[in-house]
Amino acid sequence: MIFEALPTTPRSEELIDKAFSRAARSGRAKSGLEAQQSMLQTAGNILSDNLENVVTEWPDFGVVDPFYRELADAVLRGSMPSRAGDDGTEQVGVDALRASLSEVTWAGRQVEAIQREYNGKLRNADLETARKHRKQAFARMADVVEEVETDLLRIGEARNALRDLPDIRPDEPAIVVAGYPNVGKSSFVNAVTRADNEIARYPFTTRGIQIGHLERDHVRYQIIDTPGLLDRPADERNDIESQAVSALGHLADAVLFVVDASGACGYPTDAQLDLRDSVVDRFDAPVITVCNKSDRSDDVDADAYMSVTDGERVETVLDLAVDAVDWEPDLPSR
Ligand SMILES: Nc1nc2c(ncn2[C@@H]2O[C@H](COP(=O)(O)OP(=O)(O)OP(=O)(O)O)[C@@H](O)[C@H]2O)c(=O)[nH]1
Ligand SMILES: [Mg+2]
Repeated sequence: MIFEALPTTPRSEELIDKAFSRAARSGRAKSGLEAQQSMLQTAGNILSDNLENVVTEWPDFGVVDPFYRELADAVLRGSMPSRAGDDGTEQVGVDALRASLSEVTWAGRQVEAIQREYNGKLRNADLETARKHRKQAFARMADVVEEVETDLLRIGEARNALRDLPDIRPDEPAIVVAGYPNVGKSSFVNAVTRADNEIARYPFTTRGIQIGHLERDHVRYQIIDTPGLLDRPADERNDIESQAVSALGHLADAVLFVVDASGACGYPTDAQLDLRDSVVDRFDAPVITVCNKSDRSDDVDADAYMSVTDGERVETVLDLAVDAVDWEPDLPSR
């Protein structure tokens, strides 16, 4: 997963302490003007290298798979405070993160510029003046790093929120399961997947998103249960949930929409079909309507009828979904 390997982000204070203590050590190894020059160089290099690394560790959001970009946006909107942009606008999600990353890039360059400027000043200075300039340079570098204190904190928070995203692979076929609460979505997913289902916590839903895997003809399929997202009308979703649904739109190769016509789930069949229609409108992928709990009722127009608890036609439904995905594996070029 692309955000998994992000290292921890240093805080301003840590960076400054590290740079200045290393600088002091390198100064002690020399004497006179050389000691001052060495201190300036060590502090400047450590600060600018570390600031630059904070930024280069991140993938370029301009080329990140749209599924991950939108998912990251939903996660960050839900977990990170907004940021005031230069023009007074409120930045949120990935935009706020990118703005903070570019502030940190700015800070790294600023430190380099200070280092160059004072290098010049130290060149022919007497020891007393050199010491004064070197101290001034340190104070200005510290100011720059403190100026991006909240940006570094924000980047650290973003990293913590994103590295726990579940292992969803945009390049593997994905079947998204949708439908009102209690219709049997989880029962179906559990019946057709291996036991290694991963339940991922997201800041945008109180319910975990469940990801299961199954294999057909040597192709691995992801099957994704989306409680809290695709289980009620779109106008009841908040911005963050809509964003997450939008991410699923990039991911889904087929949608299994589960309906319960027995009334046991507590929702009228008409409301369930309205939600189904809005999912059809919202997703480019084929949507298969499945009537579950056929042991109780099959009184609805559907593409297939099953009973998960009786084990009736569950495999048939899975076959329909796999066929709808119509996956063409990338064959190595001949
Ligand atoms: N009679 C009958 N009951 C079923 C069937 N499939 C599931 N159920 C029952 O329906 C209830 C809800 O099933 P779940 O799989 O938790 O439903 P869900 O859609 O995942 O519900 P949420 O996670 O709340 O959205 C459970 O009590 C199941 O045992 C079925 O085929 N027939
Ligand atoms: Mg469930």
